[in-house]
Amino acid sequence: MTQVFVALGANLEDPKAQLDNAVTALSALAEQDSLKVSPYYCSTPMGDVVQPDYINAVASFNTKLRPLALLDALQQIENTQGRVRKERWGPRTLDLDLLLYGDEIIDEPRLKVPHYGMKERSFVLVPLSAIAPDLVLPCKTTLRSLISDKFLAELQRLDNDH
Ligand code: ROI
Repeated sequence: MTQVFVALGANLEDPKAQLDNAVTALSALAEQDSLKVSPYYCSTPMGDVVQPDYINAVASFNTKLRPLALLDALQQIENTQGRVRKERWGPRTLDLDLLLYGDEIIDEPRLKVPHYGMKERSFVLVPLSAIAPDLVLPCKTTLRSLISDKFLAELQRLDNDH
């Protein structure tokens, strides 16, 4: 059994409901009582495409699925929730990114873990630190050392329960 971290993002078609539905779907992949979900955060889009603000969160759970089986399951959830891949860095109804798979470093054509952009993304690191403040990345960097005041200021935490 391995502890995994998954980033959730949505900015189309009621993004909060997209995340709620994704959390329900993720709970089916999680071993009993292992699912943790961060608060939801509103963030401005990264990248040059003009698009609505995002709702972002991070979930963690223990799973017996191997990495590629987990990737398949995450992509199936994305597809079920109507994801259409149109433009690179464009808007999406649901994005599920596998951030961390235990301490493993995975470098396969379909899957690179840790997720390549996670260290630079406030909308990943801030929710991650809400559920795993003491996390140490496989490269031995502490999560705490990556989180700046600037990152914290970039996100607006939604205070609704989910
Ligand atoms: N920007 C934000 N704020 N949140 C995301 O989840 C997100 N996802 C993306 C791109 C388009 C890079 N920008 C994002 O894929």
